[in-house]
Amino acid sequence: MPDVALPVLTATPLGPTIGARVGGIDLARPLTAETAAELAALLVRHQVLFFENQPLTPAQQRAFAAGFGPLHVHPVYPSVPDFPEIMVLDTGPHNPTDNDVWHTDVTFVEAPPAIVALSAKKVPPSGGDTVWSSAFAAYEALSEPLRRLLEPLHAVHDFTRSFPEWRHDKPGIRERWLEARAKNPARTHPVVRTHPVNGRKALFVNENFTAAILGLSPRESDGILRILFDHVARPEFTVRWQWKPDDLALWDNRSTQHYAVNDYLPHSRLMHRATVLGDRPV
Ligand SMILES: O=C(O)CCC(=O)C(=O)O
Ligand SMILES: [Fe+2]
Repeated sequence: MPDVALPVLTATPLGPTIGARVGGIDLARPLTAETAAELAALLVRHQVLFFENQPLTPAQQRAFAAGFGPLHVHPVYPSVPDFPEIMVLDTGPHNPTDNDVWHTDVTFVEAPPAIVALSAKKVPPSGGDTVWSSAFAAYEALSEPLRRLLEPLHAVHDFTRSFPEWRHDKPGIRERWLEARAKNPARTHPVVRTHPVNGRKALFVNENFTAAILGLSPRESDGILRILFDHVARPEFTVRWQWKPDDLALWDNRSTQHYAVNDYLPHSRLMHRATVLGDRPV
């Protein structure tokens, strides 16, 4: 018997649908395979996990995220010098957030990220919350006839919807954007995806990247997508987190969408993100 109590991972749900606060872990320490598996299971159950008082260096955040799988390097957003896997979201009066739209991260690739770890470095005096929505709950709340209609459908996800040319026209930024556009042609994903771990179905269209549902007329596609984008944003499916410095949010990018609330100007906010690669949605 060990003579000191082992730390116990605790998860406190923040609501009936999505989100839990997790304690009993120091994310700066190397993640064992057992703990990674335990956290991955909690993540699939709660969809977003919040960890408090976790000051992480870029190297520690990268090591923590890499415990869940290989990491993604974003083609457009800046990163920490020497840490291409740690994306920087430095927003304020001169660079307001462009994440104030409901979205799932990086759905413009064939195999969008599975898990994302976002760490708060600098937060405004108030505001700058992030909201997550459960794409399981959203799907399950649709009527049976609409679920049946959507289930066999596929939709086009387009990088340029969220990264338009006009926003990336400055020298130095434009070259990177042109390369990213060339490397990221539009992709097709199912409108409803089955989660690879728990088999639950999730609505998988998002306002940032989903351009059209295949096989429908443009009017039908626009109308149905509008209904679905609004549906995902219903408060019943969401959890909202008020950030403190050194909070870390870990979300399941296969079964959630999120929205960065853009209400803190002229203050600024600094976040670091690590992104774990995922499977091709089915
Ligand atoms: O800044 C935030 O709260 C979220 C930004 C975002 O969309 C992301 O990190 O993927
Ligand atoms: Fe995002």
